[in-house]
Amino acid sequence: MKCLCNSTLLIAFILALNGAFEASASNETEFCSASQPIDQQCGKYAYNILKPLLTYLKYLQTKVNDNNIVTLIKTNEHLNEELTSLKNTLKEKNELLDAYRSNIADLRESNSNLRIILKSSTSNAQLDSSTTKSLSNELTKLQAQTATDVKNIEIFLKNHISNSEKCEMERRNETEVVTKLEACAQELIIKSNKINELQGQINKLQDQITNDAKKATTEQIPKANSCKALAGGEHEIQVPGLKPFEVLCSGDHPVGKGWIIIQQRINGQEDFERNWNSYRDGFGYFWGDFFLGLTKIHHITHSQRYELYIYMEKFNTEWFAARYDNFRVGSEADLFELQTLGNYTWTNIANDKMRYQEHMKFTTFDRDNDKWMYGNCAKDAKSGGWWYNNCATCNLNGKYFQTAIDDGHSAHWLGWRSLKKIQMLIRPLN
Ligand SMILES: [Ca+2]
Repeated sequence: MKCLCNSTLLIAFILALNGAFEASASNETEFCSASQPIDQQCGKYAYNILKPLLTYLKYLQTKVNDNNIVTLIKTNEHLNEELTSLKNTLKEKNELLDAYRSNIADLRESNSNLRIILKSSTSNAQLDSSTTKSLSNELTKLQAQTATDVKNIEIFLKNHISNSEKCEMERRNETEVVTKLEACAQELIIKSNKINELQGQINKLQDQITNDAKKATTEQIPKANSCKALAGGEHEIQVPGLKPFEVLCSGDHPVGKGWIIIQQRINGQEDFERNWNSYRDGFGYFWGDFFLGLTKIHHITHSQRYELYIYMEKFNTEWFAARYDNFRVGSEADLFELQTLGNYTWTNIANDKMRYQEHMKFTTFDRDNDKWMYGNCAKDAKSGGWWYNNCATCNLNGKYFQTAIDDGHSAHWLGWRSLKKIQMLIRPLN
């Protein structure tokens, strides 16, 4: 059992003991027993330590009693020195003891901490063990799952490789198909171009067929060669020797319909002072003054027998008409000779004034075919182209005046000069 007394008590005890040196050694027990149980223990402990010293002191006491005081004093001094040394030793041991106590306390605290740590570590170890076990199980499962997945992936890859090979094969087949399709496309383009070319030829043939059909139809249905069966107005007729041409047919007219109007003076807007070619080819407009043309008149009157009807109207609204039943004009080679007139009939007039011009060539200011040896009737005596003889008893192509005027250049029928309206009409006789 450890002594809990402090060093001070021990030193005091030693000093008291030193002071009571002279006292009997039997009083030592009383000194310690006066304290508490701890002090008793301490005293016992100190006594056991100091017992040899006390024994020695008792020996010295006996010795002192036997020796002289000087020796005792020296001995006492020596003992005091030893006591001081012992005090120092005791102090050192106490300090060492305190250090031990501190170390023990530290060790206890460390031990406690170590226990806590150990407990925690044990818990953690248990937890880690459980976790490890769980993880191990999980790992096992994962390994199994991984193995399964690996197998599945292997199967997938195998299938994928197989499919890839199939795809590659299909791709090659598609490439071949594409190549074939491209070749087909090229062939189609060539054929399409050929088709277009053939279509163009077909279109041309169809146009030709259409034109031929029209031509055949036209040929099958002969055009009218006169206005005899036609209504009034413009119509295309055809006569031998000429291409079809437009004529103006009479309609609501005093002489009736079915006549070809070959000459018309109704407003004076057309100049009749024209040259040979103009009279040969014709001029003017059907809605106004016009001359159909000597060539057409020639061919018409040579296609069959024609009668001529001359309608004349004065500014005073009087009108009269001359009619010949065999009107025929020669060709240009004949200088458009007025070859025949036929029999004469009339309306409102009895004078046959065209007869004087029968068998005459046609004369214009640039072509003198008249019988007048001193000049050109069209240029020097009259106006306009006409079948002049030694000039004329009538000239329906003379100058047009807008009023009645006694002028030898006017369009006239002998003494009836400056006519307001003139029409020369022809019609097949039968
Ligand atoms: Ca002449």
